[in-house]
Amino acid sequence: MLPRHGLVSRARSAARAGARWSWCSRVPATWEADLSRRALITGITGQDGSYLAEYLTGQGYEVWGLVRGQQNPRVRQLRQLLGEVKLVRGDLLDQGSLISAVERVQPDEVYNLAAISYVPMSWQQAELTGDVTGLGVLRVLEAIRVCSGISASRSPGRGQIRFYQASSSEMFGMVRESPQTEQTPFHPRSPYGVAKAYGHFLTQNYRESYGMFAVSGILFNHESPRRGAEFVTRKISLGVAKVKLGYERQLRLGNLSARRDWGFAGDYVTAMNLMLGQDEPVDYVVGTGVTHSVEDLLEQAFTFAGLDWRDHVVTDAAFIRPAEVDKLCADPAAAREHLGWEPKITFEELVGMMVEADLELLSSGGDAEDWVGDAW
Ligand code: NDP
Ligand code: GDR
Repeated sequence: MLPRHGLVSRARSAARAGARWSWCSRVPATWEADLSRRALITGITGQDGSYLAEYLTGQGYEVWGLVRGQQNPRVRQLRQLLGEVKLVRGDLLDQGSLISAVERVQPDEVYNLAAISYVPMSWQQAELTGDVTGLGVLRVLEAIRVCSGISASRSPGRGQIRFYQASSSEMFGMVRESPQTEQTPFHPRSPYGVAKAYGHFLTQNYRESYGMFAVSGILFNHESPRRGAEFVTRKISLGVAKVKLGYERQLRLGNLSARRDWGFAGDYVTAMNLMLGQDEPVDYVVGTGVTHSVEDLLEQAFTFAGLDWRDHVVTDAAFIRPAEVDKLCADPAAAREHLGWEPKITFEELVGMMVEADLELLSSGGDAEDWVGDAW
């Protein structure tokens, strides 16, 4: 049985005892009958959002997702995959919309996964990245603080909304030590990494300033067949499928010697949930502890399809970054010891899963650039 917490839980207990709850003006008509835990996920249309929504739904949560835009095409795809998920409009650039969303949903837990997450884009649109990926964290925390009536003189108490921030190994950047732990200092190498460091420290600051249950998971790269086509793993799995099926002969890539600690996204979302179930709010590094180069990834992916990557891969300066993160490798010992978290899928299984999914997708006439494809 999962521990119960959250303002909503407290309010529901009060309701069961016949008390009136005046914290929030907009209470859904069904809230008294519905006693399951409620999660609000920002970034629900992204890779992690979809896996987290599936996982939490399986754990008995009522899951709400924040979606932005008037005609967001990913909403239809999300509906097909996760009909049970309820949606609420909001944008990380719009403080009022986030307050309204928290008021409407009255979550026990908020997972802030929304971000501009593609590192090269953060040089092209540095200000926007700072606004969404950095200041967006402030806006979500403020929405929780305001809706919960928390101030410098009024702390949240026991039944509070718990907050998860999607921090990133990109904050380690030019690494000071290897492997990286919760104590490793940050040296971000991109506007994205800098924005994530801001969100990370702000989460820590709200915990220390207001006593909020606010934690950051410092997650290393995690991938899946639902990964956006712009990220190197999916670019390679799609590239292998295109070459294998005769659609293309070449795959153009940047730095092949960069090393990353790659795991499976489905494994990583469970760590997010475990972090919010702790007795005390503590940040954790989440990764596999194994590092591979892009070249290793190519070897694995092309060999899986019976091809030799050297016959097809061309390096292209257009994909070289202004400042690179050369090598990342997690030390996930604390997450293993205190959360009982361990990755289940190996690098080899992950790459095989992705190549297989893209071969199936393209063979069945799916759109190669469609980030969801049949994997949904
Ligand atoms: P994706 O890029 O797949 O998803 C990003 C999500 O953010 C999308 O749902 C997108 O919605 C949403 N979003 C973007 N801008 C806004 C905005 N202004 N307001 C509201 N929502 C917005 O990322 P992942 O799922 O891979 O990653 C999830 C989080 O974890 C991100 O914060 C990422 O930076 C972080 N992270 C990811 C890692 C990884 O390896 N995947 C590792 C470490 C951290 P829309 O559909 O509307 O564009
Ligand atoms: P990353 O992931 O920047 O680590 O950020 P990405 O897959 O984009 O790059 C990984 C490494 O591969 C090298 N690379 C290429 N990358 C891309 N995208 N395209 C190429 O053609 C290419 N060629 C070589 C890159 O230089 C890099 O070294 C991801 C995102 O999910 C972030 O949001 C998240 O925070 C981090 O992982 C942890």
